[in-house]
Amino acid sequence: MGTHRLLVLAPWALLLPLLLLQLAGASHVVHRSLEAEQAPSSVPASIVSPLLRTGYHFQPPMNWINDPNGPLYYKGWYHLFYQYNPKGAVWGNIVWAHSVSRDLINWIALEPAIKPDIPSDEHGCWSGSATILPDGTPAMLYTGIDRPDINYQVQNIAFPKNASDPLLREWVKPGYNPVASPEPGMNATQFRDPTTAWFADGHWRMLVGGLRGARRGLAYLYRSRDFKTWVRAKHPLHSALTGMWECPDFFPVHAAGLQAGLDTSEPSTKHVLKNSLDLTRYDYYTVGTYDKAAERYVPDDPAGDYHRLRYDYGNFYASKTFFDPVKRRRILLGWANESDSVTHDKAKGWAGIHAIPRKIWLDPSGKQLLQWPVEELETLRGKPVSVSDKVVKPGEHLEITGLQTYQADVEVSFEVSGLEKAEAFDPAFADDAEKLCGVKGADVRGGVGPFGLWVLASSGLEEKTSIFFRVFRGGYAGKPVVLMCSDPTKSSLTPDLYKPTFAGFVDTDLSSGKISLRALIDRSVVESFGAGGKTCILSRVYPSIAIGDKAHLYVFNNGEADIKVSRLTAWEMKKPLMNGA
Ligand SMILES: *[C@@H]1O[C@H](CO)[C@@H](O)[C@H](O)[C@H]1NC(C)=O
Ligand SMILES: *[C@@H]1O[C@H](CO)[C@@H](O)[C@H](O)[C@H]1NC(C)=O
Ligand SMILES: *[C@H]1O[C@@H](CO)[C@H](O)[C@@H](O)[C@@H]1NC(C)=O
Repeated sequence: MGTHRLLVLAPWALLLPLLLLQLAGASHVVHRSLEAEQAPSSVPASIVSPLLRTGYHFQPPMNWINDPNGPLYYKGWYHLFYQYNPKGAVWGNIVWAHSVSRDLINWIALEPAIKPDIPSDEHGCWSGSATILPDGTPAMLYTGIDRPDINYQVQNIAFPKNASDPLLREWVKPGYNPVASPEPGMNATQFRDPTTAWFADGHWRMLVGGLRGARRGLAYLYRSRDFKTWVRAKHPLHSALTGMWECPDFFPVHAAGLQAGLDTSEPSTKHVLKNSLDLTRYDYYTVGTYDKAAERYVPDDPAGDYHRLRYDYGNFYASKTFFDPVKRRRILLGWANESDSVTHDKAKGWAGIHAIPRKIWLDPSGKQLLQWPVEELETLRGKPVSVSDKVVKPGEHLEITGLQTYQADVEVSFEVSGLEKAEAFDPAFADDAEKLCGVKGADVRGGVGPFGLWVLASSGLEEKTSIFFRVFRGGYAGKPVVLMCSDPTKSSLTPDLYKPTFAGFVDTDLSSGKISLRALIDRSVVESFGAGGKTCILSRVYPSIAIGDKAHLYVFNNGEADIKVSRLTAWEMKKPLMNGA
């Protein structure tokens, strides 16, 4: 173990000083924005405070970021590219910025990798994905904007200029670009975000998101023998009446609930198709079967076609997965935008973060995915503070002290004594967890729950973000209904913030009486994992009092039944290398 660690660390340690030098020279990284220094007086001081700038979530030193692009592992490095505006904190001038990491947690910024410089991407390099070719080199498929007046979209390919460079710093675009263009009858402004390609029966295949008419979202299917000439299949892999499908992602999963991931071309009896719905700005997925001969994907639960399962019931969009060949796992990356205003963002000089990379695999039920922060995150944990076997009585709360909690990782296991006091479930909310949470927020007294955490809370509780469960009687087939909710309505005294209650149901019958919650608290983001990653919610919040060491952490119970904290452990989180910020 000891020597193994040394071997892993040695090349990293050698390269680091060199990379930091390069970083200092990277102009997009060191220039400060003028806007940041001239904050209009209407912007509250707390909004521009460094204490609200996230510490261990992925972000560049400044400016706007959105979708993760082309994540991949190559010669010892994880590579992450992302949509980036080098000129400001609002969307525009989009290039592929580029960062590398040994562990998905410590990141080093390199120069942007893919920039507009050929006719078929002259007006923007939009999202795309990486495919590792059989000889081990990566290929990048991405969307280019090729007309100045309208967002007319085509698909391009780029390759590393020097495959011996483990940092893949330079990319070249072959002359045969673009490789896919809208055909008559296709909506040229709704045609984007190619997936990682997969190989089967002599052909590569990739998907491109699209829209037909006003409502039909599609995953166009393209095939190629040589990765150069791509031909559209007659019918899409799948479609549904949901509006435009952005950032499709399609990958195999182990049917048996194994945690190991599969490479995108590996055969499997179960696949997952995810689409980012432009209309709602949420990422929906289904589990289903890929019929290779018919070139169709059939979701197991047709009724659930993009109405039910979301990777995250909060602020999480345009996500993408990739297969990590080192640890044989599939990793999910997603973008979380700001919930403050554009004026605030300009004053801060930055907007957008990425969620902590999550390992994902199929739940043993086969009905949904499970998600968990990559284990490497735990290297940031400081000294733990623990609480065991504490009963929290109705209407009471328990403060967790002995650590700073504005940048922390909290794992808690709750025990519910019985469901006798649970409120009756109103079937009117059967398909709308978010609405239910809107009506029954953290401060609305319940039966079994609401119980959970108040995070980023001020000592006088003028400010608090509540992450909690609420249990109802009388769901489908007599099963209890468990709601997981994030209620930021009291998160800040700052006006003009977007503070929606986010919620999802948790597929558990609570037969063991136990349910767990993990919350990654990071200054202006709270990323929560319910029941071991069955239901996840990311919220952006901007407290005005509960910042830095003024942030407190509590367990609360606003129901009528006792709740036991069987075990709670909280860690302060260290700051990783974050792109030089
Ligand atoms: C390619 O990259 C390798 C490794 O970084 C380097 O040694 C070599 O000089 C590069 N070749 C060219 C032509 O830049
Ligand atoms: C393409 O889709 C957009 C967005 O729905 C719509 O406004 C536009 O009219 C469509 N264009 C065509 C040619 O159908
Ligand atoms: C993030 O910001 C909020 C508030 O402005 C919007 O309502 C969301 O639609 C937006 N999310 C995305 C993915 O763009």
